[in-house]
Amino acid sequence: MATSGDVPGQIVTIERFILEQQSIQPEATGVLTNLLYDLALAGKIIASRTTRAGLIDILGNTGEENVQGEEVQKLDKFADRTIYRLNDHTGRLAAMASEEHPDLIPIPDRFPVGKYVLIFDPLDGSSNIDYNVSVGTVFSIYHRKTQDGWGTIEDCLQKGRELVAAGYFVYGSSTMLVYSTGHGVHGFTLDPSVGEFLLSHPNIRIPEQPKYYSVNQGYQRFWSEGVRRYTEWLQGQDGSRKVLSLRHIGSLMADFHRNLLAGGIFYYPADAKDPSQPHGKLRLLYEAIPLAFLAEHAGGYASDGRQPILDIQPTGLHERTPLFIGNRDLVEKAEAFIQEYG
Ligand code: AHM
Ligand code: MG
Repeated sequence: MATSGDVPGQIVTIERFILEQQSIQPEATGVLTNLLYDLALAGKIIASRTTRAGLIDILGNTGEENVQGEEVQKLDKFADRTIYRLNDHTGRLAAMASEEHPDLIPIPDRFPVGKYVLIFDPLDGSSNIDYNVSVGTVFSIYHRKTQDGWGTIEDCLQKGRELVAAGYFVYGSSTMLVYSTGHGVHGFTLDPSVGEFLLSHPNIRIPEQPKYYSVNQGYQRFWSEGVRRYTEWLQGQDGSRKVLSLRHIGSLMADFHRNLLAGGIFYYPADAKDPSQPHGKLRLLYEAIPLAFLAEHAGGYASDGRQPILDIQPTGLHERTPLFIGNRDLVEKAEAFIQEYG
C-alpha cells in the first residue's frame, strides 16, 4: 500500500476525471466518455511521433519504410490516420470530418454507426514541425442531427452552440490536452514516464488582465482600416490603455493555449493578401468553432469581427472565417473598430 511520501495526494488521471464528469450528467450513457478516452489515446500516439519528428531521416531507411518496416508517413497524415482508425469501428460515431479530407469521412459499412459526429484538424500548424515548433490537434463532437443510417454533411454543419464537447492537444515542451463538455475547461499534462494525462489545470479561466496580443503582423498592409486601428489601440498608441506584448508563434493551438492561460487576444482577420481567401485562412468548422467553445467556457469570447463564432451557421466543411478570440473585452473592442471603420 502506498504511504504518504510515495505518491502525491491528488493525482487525477484523465480517465478518472472524465468518469467523474459523466456522473454529473444523469442522462449520460458512457458513449461520450469512451469517445473522449479514444481521443486521449490518439493524442498520446500522435505525441509519441511528434517528439521524434526529424529522427525518421536519421533512423529510417532512405526509401519508403522506416526501421520498423512501417511506411514513412508525413506527420499530419499519420495523425489523421490515427484518429480515424481509433474511431471508425467503435459504434460511437455516425461520421467524421477532417481538415485533411475534402469530403465527409463515412464509417465503413462493416462497422456500426453511432450517435455522435467527430470533426478534427489532426495536426494544425504542421508546417512548423520542421523547425521544432509546437503543433496541435483540435476536435469537436456533436450529436448527429439525422435520425439513423450513415451520418451526412448536415450532421457536421451545425452551429458551435450545438457542440457537445471540444478540445485540443498541444504538442509542446510537454503534451497537453485541454477540453470541455460545457462544464468548465480543464487541462491535462501528459506524464511521459507513465503515459497518462494528469489533471494539471482544472477549471481554466482566462485571466482578466490580458498580457498578449497575437497576430501575423507581417500581413498588416493587407488589413482593413478597422483591424489596423484596432492593432494600434492594442499597442496603446493612443495612450488610453496599457501596452500589450506581442507574442505570435504561427501555430494556432500554441498561440491560443498561451493566451488562454495568460490572457490576451489572437486574431487572424479577413485580409486582402489572397483574393481567393477573402475571409482569412482559418477554418470555421475545424479550428474556429472548437476554440470559440473553449474560450466562452473559460470566460472569454470569439467573433468573426461582426458576430459570435458560435452563432455562425456553417455552409461548407472547409469554409474559412476571420477569427478574433480571447478576453471578451478585447474581442468586443475589435468588433467595435470593425463596425466603425470596416
Ligand atoms: P494549417 O491548418 O494548414 O496548419 O494552417 C493553420 C495555421 C495555424 O496554426 C496558424 O495560426 C496559421 O496557420 C498561420 O498562418 P500564417 O502563416 O498565414 O500566419
Ligand atoms: Mg489547421
